[in-house]
Amino acid sequence: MLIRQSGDVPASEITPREIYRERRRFMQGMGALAAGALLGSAADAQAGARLTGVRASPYTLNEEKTPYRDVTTYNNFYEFGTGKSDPSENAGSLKTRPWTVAIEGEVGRPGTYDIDTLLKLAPLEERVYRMRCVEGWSMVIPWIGFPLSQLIRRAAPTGNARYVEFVTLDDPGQMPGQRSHVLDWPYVEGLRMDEAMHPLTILAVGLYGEVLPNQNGAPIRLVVPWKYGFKSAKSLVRIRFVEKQPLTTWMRAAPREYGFYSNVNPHVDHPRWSQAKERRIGEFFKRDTLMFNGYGAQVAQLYRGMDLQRYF
Ligand SMILES: Nc1nc2c(c(=O)[nH]1)N[C@H]1C(S)=C(S)[C@@H](COP(=O)(O)O)O[C@H]1N2
Ligand SMILES: [Mo]
Repeated sequence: MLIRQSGDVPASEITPREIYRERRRFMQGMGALAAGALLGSAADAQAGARLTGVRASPYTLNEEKTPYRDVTTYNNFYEFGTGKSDPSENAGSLKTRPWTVAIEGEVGRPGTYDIDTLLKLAPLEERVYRMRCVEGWSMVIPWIGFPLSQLIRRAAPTGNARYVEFVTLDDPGQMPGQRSHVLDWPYVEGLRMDEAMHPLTILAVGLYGEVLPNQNGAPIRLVVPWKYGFKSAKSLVRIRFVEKQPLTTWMRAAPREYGFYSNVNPHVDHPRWSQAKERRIGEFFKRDTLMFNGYGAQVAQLYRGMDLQRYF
């Protein structure tokens, strides 16, 4: 199917045939769920369970992967504390079943998806992506997920949908870090619609062939590899289509330091430190940070004509 830009297809123009096809795919998904073809059962969908039927993706890097241990013990997930080892130590309290994701706002087909339905929505792919934290470290992570565009097309955004807002679970009972006020909860991120529709933008449900560990944002998180890591919001419960640019958590916390776009850019320093270099976790010497984290050939055209010093 063609990737359609948002707004091109108002809900009123969806043909009965398309609806039929969607419904058929949905039923097939339900059948697979019942038969346990992909994930076995909800009990199997715990961190560490193998994901099967994952296909390779052309959007993948041929670069040495960061070891599993580092990917899963050196994390930022302030809902579980601000230390790098806090998420792996504390995220056991997060309950990832049952789990729903609400699709809301400027869409022809809003709705609430059960996570196990979402997992059947599109074929799962492995995407090895370079990830760069605004703090100056980077990793190479083999994510498993599917393009966000697949979910967006299904939601049939209206012509008013110019941005997408992503919201993390808000539950201090399961997320002890939310009892502290380091950030405003829930964690909110946002993308412009064309960024959200870009084929590199995925919803990840696994890594290293396995169901996503809680500390990495189980059961479903955003991954946007050309932007600083904080754009890739974890443990999503809500995806909202809006007309106005969302006020993200980090912009609210420190607007001079964190802009809406947050594209990896070695030429625009953070007010308190340089962004020219980075430390790849596991390596000793620093590397040069690449424009758009090395994905410029794929994404630079999204920002043509924009002053990236201003829209940082
Ligand atoms: N909900 C939520 N999402 C979040 C964060 C967070 O604190 N809360 N931290 C962000 C930051 S700063 C980074 S670098 C990445 C880290 O992802 P990883 O731990 O899977 O490598 O998650 C991002 N997503
Ligand atoms: Mo980060």
